[in-house]
Amino acid sequence: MARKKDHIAAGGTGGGSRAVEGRDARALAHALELLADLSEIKGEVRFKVIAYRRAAEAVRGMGDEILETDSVARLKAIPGIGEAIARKILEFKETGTIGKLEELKEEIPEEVVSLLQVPGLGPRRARLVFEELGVRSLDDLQRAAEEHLLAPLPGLGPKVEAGILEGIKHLRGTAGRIFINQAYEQASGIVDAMLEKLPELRISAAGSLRRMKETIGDIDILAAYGEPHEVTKAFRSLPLVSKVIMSGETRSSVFTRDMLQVDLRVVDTSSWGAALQYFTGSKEHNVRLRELARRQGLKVNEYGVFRVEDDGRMAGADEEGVYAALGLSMPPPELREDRGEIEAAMRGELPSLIGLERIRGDFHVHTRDSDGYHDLEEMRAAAEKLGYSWLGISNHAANLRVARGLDADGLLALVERIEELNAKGDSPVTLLAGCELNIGNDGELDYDDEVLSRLHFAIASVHGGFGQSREAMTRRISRAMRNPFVNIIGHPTGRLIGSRPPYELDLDELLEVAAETGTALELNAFPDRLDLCDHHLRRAKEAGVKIAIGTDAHRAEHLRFMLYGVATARRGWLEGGDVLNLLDAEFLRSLFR
Ligand code: DGT
Ligand code: ZN
Ligand code: CA
Ligand code: CA
Repeated sequence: MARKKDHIAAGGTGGGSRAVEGRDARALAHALELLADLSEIKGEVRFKVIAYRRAAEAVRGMGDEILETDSVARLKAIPGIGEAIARKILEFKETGTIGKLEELKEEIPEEVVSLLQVPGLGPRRARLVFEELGVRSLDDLQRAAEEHLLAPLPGLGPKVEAGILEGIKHLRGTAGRIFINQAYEQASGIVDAMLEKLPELRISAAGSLRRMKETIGDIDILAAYGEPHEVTKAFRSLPLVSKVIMSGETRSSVFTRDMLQVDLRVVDTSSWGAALQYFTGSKEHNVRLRELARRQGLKVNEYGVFRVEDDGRMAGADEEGVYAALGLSMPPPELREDRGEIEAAMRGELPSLIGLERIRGDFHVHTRDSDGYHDLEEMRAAAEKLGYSWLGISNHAANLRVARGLDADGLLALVERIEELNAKGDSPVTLLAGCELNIGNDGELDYDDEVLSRLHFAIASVHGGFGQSREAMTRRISRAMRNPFVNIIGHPTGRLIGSRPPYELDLDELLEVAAETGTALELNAFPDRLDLCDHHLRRAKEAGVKIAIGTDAHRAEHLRFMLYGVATARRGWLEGGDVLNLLDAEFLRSLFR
């Protein structure tokens, strides 16, 4: 997977969120990332930039434990951290910042980093527009592009200028929104911290987060408690709150230290269900629900369901009761987008969605044999902790050199090691020896059939040549699907949320060929991909195409992204029979043969 540089997405998973006066692992990782970005803009040698990024990732992976390590020697023992960075970490521990970072910030304002999000504007061009035109922010950049000030700069020209303007527009579409995993982690932290303070509190996420949308505008939290002002007080004083936007008796809004907006509403227990229903949304779902109520002489609001004629209250304390009062079974929050769920609920035909507890394995896992961080045994141990019964190892293949793709000998040696590990039988997790092949510009793959036949399964993905025409791209992927060794198409549309639109593709034709060849399509669960997306998944289901969820894990912690994969599958109305991850290893191996 390509390294992303967008900063709506700067977060990752892993790393406890316990706050220690802004000197926690999260802040350290952030400082190292900023150091990497600014060094890159400054034009520092490549290996330093990479080292800073790798260290930031290691810090996120370890969490606050890293700040308990207090010697250079012990820090250096951590993979991803060398002497120079170890010293910087100690410096951060002592002073709360890094001298080198402060120096760079004097030269290049921190905001310039935001320009790196723009597709087509790398670090070198970011520096150029800053130095030549004083461009510091997205707004500045947009203005400069609109006034055609970029084109005359060396190496840019009108085509690049137009591309940059296009890139800004694309960004604006997702701007101000954050990835689901960041919102989810923050909200979980808030809920836990609130329950620690007020153990009797009733509390739940609402809004787009409860519906598990792929990006989140702001976090909505609902609470019910005897003394509302105590809830608001506890909320305002959470360590991760950096700024209180507004705070009243029953409603407060704050910014967290990561600059996410969190809205908290406190309601009366008697209207908990109605409030949860109302604030979960979506707005479109609620509008349809109110129409339905009106036709029955009823009225729905955040306090309950009422008869219009005499204001008699029919429901409100619990959410299922709200739907029942309208003659509906309750659609799971992930379905509440007005995409037919109300009609299905009326007919009593809501789908029976998959759940995380039924997932038996993960198809898309990288190890240090290509560009992953942990080794086979470490990934297997992590899968064991999740209660999996199998794990698909799918490292990059020969033609993707930038991601340390394996040559044929390396791949075969890995298959052998996997078979040895399985034969030992000391883990409940069976490893499936796979590979993430590259679909070449004409649909060709990395290895010959003899090598491919040694694999238990294969994913094939597009990793380059994104600019092809719709016809060429569709033909290319179809050809890969017709190869009998290809079982799954990885991240089928190639989009990166907030930084790269999907490539041109005829999805209907793709689905047809997938159904015909029995090829599964991936639901890549990495939070900046979620590819296929919910809409596409539903179309795949209707076409009878099976879905394979893979996290694209490059570290053990990433296996937890399965949560977002399952949530997106639910938003795509997927049921047990649609998803291969519910099957056991033996069945899969015979299916793939
Ligand atoms: P977001 O924050 O943009 O990711 O999306 P939501 O869905 O969380 O939207 P938000 O935060 O503006 O509002 C939270 C919920 O409150 C929303 O899902 C439904 C409800 N709500 C907000 N505004 C309206 C409205 O004008 N009409 C109705 N019926 N419900 C609303
Ligand atoms: Zn990939
Ligand atoms: Ca919201
Ligand atoms: Ca809100």
